[in-house]
This record gives sequence, structure tokens and C-alpha cells, in this order.
Amino acid sequence: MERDTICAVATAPGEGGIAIVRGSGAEAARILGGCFRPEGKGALVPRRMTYGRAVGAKGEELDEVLAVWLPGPGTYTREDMFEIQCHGGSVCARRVLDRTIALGARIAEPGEFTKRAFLNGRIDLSRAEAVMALVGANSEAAARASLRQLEGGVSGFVRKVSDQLKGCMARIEACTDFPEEVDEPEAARLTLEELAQIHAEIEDRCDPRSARLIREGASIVLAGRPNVGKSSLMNALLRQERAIVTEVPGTTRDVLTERIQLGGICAELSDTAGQRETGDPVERIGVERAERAVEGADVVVIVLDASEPLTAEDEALLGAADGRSIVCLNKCDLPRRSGHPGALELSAATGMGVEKLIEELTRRVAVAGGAEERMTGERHLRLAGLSLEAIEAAEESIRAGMPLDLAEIDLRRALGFLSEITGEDASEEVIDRVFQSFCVGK
Ligand SMILES: Nc1nc2c(ncn2[C@@H]2O[C@H](COP(=O)(O)OP(=O)(O)OP(=O)(O)O)[C@@H](O)[C@H]2O)c(=O)[nH]1
Ligand SMILES: [Mg+2]
Repeated sequence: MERDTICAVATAPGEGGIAIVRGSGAEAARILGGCFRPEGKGALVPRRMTYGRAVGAKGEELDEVLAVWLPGPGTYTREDMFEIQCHGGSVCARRVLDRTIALGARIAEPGEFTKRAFLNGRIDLSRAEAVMALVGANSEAAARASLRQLEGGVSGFVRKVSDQLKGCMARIEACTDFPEEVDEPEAARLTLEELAQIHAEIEDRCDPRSARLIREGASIVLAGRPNVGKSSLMNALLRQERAIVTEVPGTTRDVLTERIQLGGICAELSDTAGQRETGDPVERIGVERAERAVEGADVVVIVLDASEPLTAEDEALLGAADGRSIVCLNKCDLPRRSGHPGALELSAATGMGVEKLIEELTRRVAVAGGAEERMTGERHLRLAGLSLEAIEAAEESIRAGMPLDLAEIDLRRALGFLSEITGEDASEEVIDRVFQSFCVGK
């Protein structure tokens, strides 16, 4: 299918060293010829950077640039493409872009370059989505997972599981086609065994907690009664004086959040208002916010003050502790007046024990089995979940002794959901929705 030629600024807006204008489509050669003049006798050699000028309609200079001519099909979109490297900032790239439009190109829609790569069969839908996930990755783990997906990790997994499902379906078909030759109870037993294995593989890949940690990061909340040193600990963990610290209880009023990287996972660390009964309306709102932050946290660091006896407020927090909690005994540089079994002993003031806390936090937010092997895309997880439900239905119907061909209907459904992940039978609507979330120029 002949598609019009698209163009866009592919670099982020704002000041920078260079800005790149790229184009793709059947008219790419003519458009590049019309807006680029190589220096001297230089001619455009495919895939080689050429120095020259971007020029306007009357040959006037628009910018000093480097241009590359990329004839298809060995390109990102599989079409003829070009890229022009202009000076950074908003003006030069805009002028060159306007010129390509004057020559007949059209501004690309978000993700349209990648959409063409998909429509032209270079990559499947899950790999196209990986491009966007990689651009938006906020941590080392997220980038690793996206890169693995881009290399075909998700597609490979879908293919493998689909083949296994097809194997099960073939056995069921043999049963119904040749009932005299196949032992049905034996076939049912084998199918159940295989389905259990497929089931476990999909569940392992699609662990939603890991996916969320990789995609969005973890949330860690520092909680405790006033004046125990939460803000001091926040600053010690960030290695900067971010939160206000005073000897006045009730200093922190709002939730204060900063990002840190823990073992390649992005974590949001929040300091909160000290939790106590208070008549001050502002402080009360702060305490309510602290409680809400604790509710939504992946990890709660309960901070106690070693230099004071434990109070009813400390006991209340310890009473509410659960599997997400880490108990820390702060101010261990001062004479001891309290303790707590299993607590991490530290001092935000001297830094003693802070490294140990970082290690523990890193352990708590780590993704089991490695980030690369996890499915992280929301769309993929939803479809994998639906296929899992269909497989479960098949398992149940076999276990209930129903005819095997009923299970086959469920397995066919499971297969359909899986193939939507790679976009094999994705509708135009699904495809459009996927690419809408992309940025222009990608
Ligand atoms: N000696 C000593 N003092 C500390 C330590 N950590 C905090 N402090 C002191 O304890 C007081 C309270 O510290 P903050 O960090 O403001 O305590 P907070 O828990 O954030 O208090 P609120 O915001 O009121 O809830 C300050 O005077 C800090 O200097 C520590 O490890 N050792
Ligand atoms: Mg504070």
C-alpha cells in the first residue's frame, strides 16, 4: 500500500546540541533532495552522514546540517527514509520541518514511524510497544525489561506458549476424529498435565507485582510518631538536605516525595508527618495524609527513637505492622532508653546503619527472577490474564469429565487472546489505541 510521506522532529523540544528531523515514505528522496544541499561535490551515499546546508525554496540557507539518506526496505519503517541533524533548540528544526512540509510531506501522528514498521511487517505489536516503553523507562530494570521485549522476548514467549496450546488442541482433535484409536482418558490426563505446565509458565511471566515495580517503581514510606527522626532519615537516604529537620515535634506537615534508585528499580521515598493526636487542623491533615501514604506503600519503614521510651503512639504503629514493614530504631548514637526485637539499629545523624537499611530496602523492592523475564505491558498482562482464565476453564471442564472437544473451544479462545499480544489479528481500533500513546517522531 502506498502511504504518504511523513515527517517530524524526533528529538525532545528544548535546548540541546542537535535536533533531528526525520521523514519516511515514497517521496522521501525527492523531499530530501529539495531541502538539502551537500557541501562541495558531496553526493548522498546511502546510510552515510553527509555535511551540507538545509535550504529553502529559493536556495536560501536554513541551517548548517548533516543529512543521511536511508533507502528502504532496510530501515526503521521499511520505507525510504531520511534524517537531518540540525542545530538544537526550537528554531532550526522547525524551519527544516516546515520546508519538508512545503515539499509535500505531512506531519507524522504520534508513533506513526513505529506504526509503519508494524504495518510493513518489520516488528510485531509487542515489539512496537517495547519501543515506547523503552523511551519512557524510569529505571534500569524498566529499560532492561523493555529492551528484552524489543528483542522479541514477549513475542518469543507468546509463540512458545501458543505452540504448546496448539499441541494440546491437536491431541484433542485426534481424540474426536479417531475415537477408536485414541484412549480418551489417557489423552485427558496428558492434556491436563500440559495445561498445568502452561498455566504455571504464564503465571510466572505475568506476576503483576513485579510488572508494577518495573513499570511504575516501588513506594517506600517513612512513618513514625513526631520527632523520631523520619525527616533526618529521609535526608540520610537521599544524601541531601531535602526535608526540614528541627527539634520541634510536628515539623513535617505534608508528604514529601523523592525518587531514588534501588538495585535498578525506581523507588519513591516519602517522608510523612509524625503520627499523633493533634488539635492543630493543619497538622491533622498532614497526619491523615501520612496514614493514606502508609496504606498505599509497598514498604513501610516504621521509625522509633532509641533515646526515648516507647510511647502509646509507637505501640499503635508497631501493632499495625505487617509484611511490608521494616522497623528501625533511630538515634542509636544516644544513650538507649528503648529497644525492639528485630529492629534495624541506626543513626540518621551519624549515618551508622543507614547502608544496612538501604540494603534491606533494595531486597524488598527487588523483582524475583530478574526484570528481563517479566511481562510488564498493561495490555499484555490483561490479555495474558484472559488467556489464563480460558485455560482454567478448559482444565475445569476436563477435570469434570466433560467431552474433550468442549475444552478445545476454551483453548481456542486462549490462543486468540495470546495472538492479540503480538497483534496477529489485532483490529484497527486496537492498533490505533496502541500507537496513540506514543510520542511524535517515534
Ligand atoms: N542524636 C540524634 N539526633 C537525631 C537523629 N535523628 C534525628 N535527630 C534529631 O531529632 C530531631 C527530630 O528530627 P526530625 O528528622 O525532624 O524528626 P521527624 O520524625 O521528621 O519529626 P516530625 O517531622 O516532627 O514528625 C532533630 O532535632 C534531629 O536533629 C539521630 O540519629 N541522632
Ligand atoms: Mg519530619
